[in-house]
This record gives sequence, C-alpha cells and structure tokens, in this order.
Amino acid sequence: MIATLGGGSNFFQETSPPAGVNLYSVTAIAGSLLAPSSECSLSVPPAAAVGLTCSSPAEFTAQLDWALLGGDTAIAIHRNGAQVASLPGGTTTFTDTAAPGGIQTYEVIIEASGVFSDPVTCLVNVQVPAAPVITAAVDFSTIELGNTVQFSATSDVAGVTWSWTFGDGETSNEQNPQHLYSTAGVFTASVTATGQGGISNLVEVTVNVLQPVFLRSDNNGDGTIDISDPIQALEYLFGSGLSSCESAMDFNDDGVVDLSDVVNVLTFIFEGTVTPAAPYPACGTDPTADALTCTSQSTCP
Ligand SMILES: [Ca+2]
Ligand SMILES: [Ca+2]
Repeated sequence: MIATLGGGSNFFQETSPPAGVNLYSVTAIAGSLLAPSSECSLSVPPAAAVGLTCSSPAEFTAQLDWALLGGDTAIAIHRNGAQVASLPGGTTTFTDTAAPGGIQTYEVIIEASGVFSDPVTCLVNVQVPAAPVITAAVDFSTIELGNTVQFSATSDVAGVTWSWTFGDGETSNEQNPQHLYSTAGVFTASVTATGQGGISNLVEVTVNVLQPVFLRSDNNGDGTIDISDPIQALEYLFGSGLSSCESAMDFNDDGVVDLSDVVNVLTFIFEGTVTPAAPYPACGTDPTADALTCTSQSTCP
C-alpha cells in the first residue's frame, strides 16, 4: 500500500513512480468493510542513459561510456539498428571489438522489466588499419625466351593476399611467382596486395624477353659449319639429349630435330646442294615459333 486517502477522494497522483510495469489497485473502505478492488496497470519507461560518449581506441574497436539514473534492469546496445549486446543493469561501459571500420551509429537503450527508455545515440569513426605498402622485383629484367623469370614481392604487413599480372594475360596469386613467357617482347608485370586495411599501391616491373640469336646448322656454336656440327646433332639425338641451341640443329626449320637434319647438314657440307633455313648465312633470330629452345650463341653478335 502506498497511500490512504480521505473518504470521497476520486484521484491520486504518484510522483516519480518506479520504472517498469506498475500495477495499481484502489479499494474503498467503510469501517471494517472493503469493496472489491479496481485495478489498472501503467508502464513507466526508465530514464534514458546520460552523458553517452563513443570513441575508437583501436582498429575495429568502438568504446561506449554512459551514466545511469537508476531503475534499469538491463541495457541493450544497438549498432546501425541491430542489437549487438545485452548487458546487465548497472553497466555503464561497453567495448565493441568487432566493429566495422568507418562511421558507425550506436544506440544505448535502458530496460526496466520489459519497458524501454528512449535510445541515446552516438556516432564514431572506427579506426581501420592502413593499406599495405609493397615492393616488387624480378631476378632478371632481360632474359632470353625459354627461361623462367622469378618475381618477388614484400609487404609491410603480414596476412595479405597477392595479385600478380604478368603483362601477357597470365596471372598468379603467389607472393613470389615464377613465370615463363611464351613469346619475345617487353612485358610490364604488376602486383598488388590486399590486407585488412584495403588494397596496396600497385608496383610494376618490366621484363624484356629476347629472341635468342644463332646461326642455323652451327650446332656446336663455334662460329663455323663443319663436320663437327652433324656429330653434335647425332650426340644430341642418340646420346645426351642436351643442347644449348636446339633451334640451330633444326636445318629445315620444321620445328623438329631428327636424322633428316643431320643428313641435310652433311649434304650441305659435302655437296652444297641444300642450304640451311634462316638464320643463315648470318646470325639472327628464329623466324618461326616452335617448341625448340636456344640460348644465344656467343659467336653471334
Ligand atoms: Ca660449328
Ligand atoms: Ca628439322
């Protein structure tokens, strides 16, 4: 019982009723007799949080602090309209360690037994890490066709994902990829890294892929075509299988080194009725693309 009024009273006013759902009953009394009670209920919202402040003390972290005026049984925290925490009554601080980066809107809503206060709002610009800063390099900026190039990259932060393009339509997601260019030319490879703080600067490295220079049928690369050259080809075909310039041994430039090339060199040397395909009689590059490999001959300019 909160009040006893004089007979004939027909109103009652309670100042500062407790927050929550309050159930009131009124009972008329005559001497020792009690009339049946009349009841009504009243939802009283709790006082809203006061002095709310928001800050971002670290990356992806928001810090909220407020004060309470009492009557609270629980406290709800909303971020951008969605509840992210339900705290026990009496709590006056909250740290959101999973906050998205950038501007976020927080609301603090006080609850008293199922009745809610007006929300109190604050905005905070949540810190994000800086984008990675990277460097890139290639082991040889000038290389002959058929040789693999080794690329490498570094980042000032760990845990990034890499994206290389090699300038010939090929790509890689390795940090330190190897690449084999299939044609000669000047290629600009580029790389970026993506981390928590976004995408890095773009770094470019240029690779000049050269066609090897050789003299057709100078199989051993000594600058002259003589009997030692078909012997070199026979050793390649039936012995080691190794050659620093397979292209030179392909007399007719059909993309295959076989016995007919050996016979042709012998015919050229002893009868002169056939002539090696270009590059001949001067050093030069292979006019046709094929799978044969070659390193430039040292006797060629
Ligand atoms: Ca030779
Ligand atoms: Ca051939």
